[in-house]
Amino acid sequence: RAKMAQDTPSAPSAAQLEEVKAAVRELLHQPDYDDGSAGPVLVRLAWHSAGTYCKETDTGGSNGAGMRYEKEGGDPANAGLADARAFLESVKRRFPWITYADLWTLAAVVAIREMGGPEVAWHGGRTDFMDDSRVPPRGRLPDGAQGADHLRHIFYRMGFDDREIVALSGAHNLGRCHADRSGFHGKWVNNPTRFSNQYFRLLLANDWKRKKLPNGVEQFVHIDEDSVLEDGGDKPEELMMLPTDMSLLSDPAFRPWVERYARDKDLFFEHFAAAFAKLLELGIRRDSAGRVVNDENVEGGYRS
Ligand code: CCH
Repeated sequence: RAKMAQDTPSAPSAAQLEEVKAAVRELLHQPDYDDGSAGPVLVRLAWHSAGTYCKETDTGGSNGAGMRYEKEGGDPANAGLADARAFLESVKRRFPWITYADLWTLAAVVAIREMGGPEVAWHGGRTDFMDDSRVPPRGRLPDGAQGADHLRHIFYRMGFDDREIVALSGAHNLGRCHADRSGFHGKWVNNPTRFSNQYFRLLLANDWKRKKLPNGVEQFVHIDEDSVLEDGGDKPEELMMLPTDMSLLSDPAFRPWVERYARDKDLFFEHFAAAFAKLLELGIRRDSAGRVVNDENVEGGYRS
């Protein structure tokens, strides 16, 4: 049964949304966290909230904010994302009218733009599940230790094609891996809080060598000698790639897109923005007015 329209408030005004976006911008600068920004982990939060979508069963996706429940939040694939949710808690308290599902996705859009990336289209109206009955099963997010077949299995399930897989992977120009979260360690690019196409450029330019970490996890690394010149005498930085990242180079359908995005930053920004906007909308049913069609037992949502 659809939720009655009269229960739901009307959509927030543009000015109200602007206030939320400004509050997110204010919390991005986090001098004591990772590389000084909450941006990368907020992008990962939105991606993992949406990346559970399965088009065949029409389950999962960013609607519902299921990660608040142990069933989804406790998925080892989501390790570390409690940090991202905690960053946004103050915004939720200031603006209780916005649902978690909208806030998590909007925060990523704000962060991407603030870090120098493209404007990503975003539409509100997501609702928050009030129990975990519709939370998707664990195991739907990708495993960095695998290869191209696995990437296709995961992303085709969501409805993406090869070009979109490569474009979305370009988000690894942001942030880093934490041994205590995923087992992998390090960052992909020198400046991980600036949105760029550097990930693709480094994938192609560097000589990536397999390395086994003390915890037994295998990744690929490159010692960046130029980093010594950049920060005046520190020891050279070691950059990393996941096995899944490396599969973009070796797969004959993925590689041409790596090459194009390395050459053409604008094209990457355009394709990334479209694919990320699509990711955030997966599984969200809207009526002709753009209003999310709700089931029972949800909180939030609004009339358009
Ligand atoms: Fe990713 N990602 N990601 N990723 N990811 C990790 C970190 C980030 C995979 C594995 C990992 C996307 C796709 C994939 C971000 C955005 C996106 C980590 C380290 C692993 C492992 C986690 C840790 O230890 O903290 C795999 C496999 C895939 C397969 O395609 C996509 C798509 C996106 C967004 C569009 C961002 C951002 C991070 C950095 C997070 C941080 O905390 O700095």
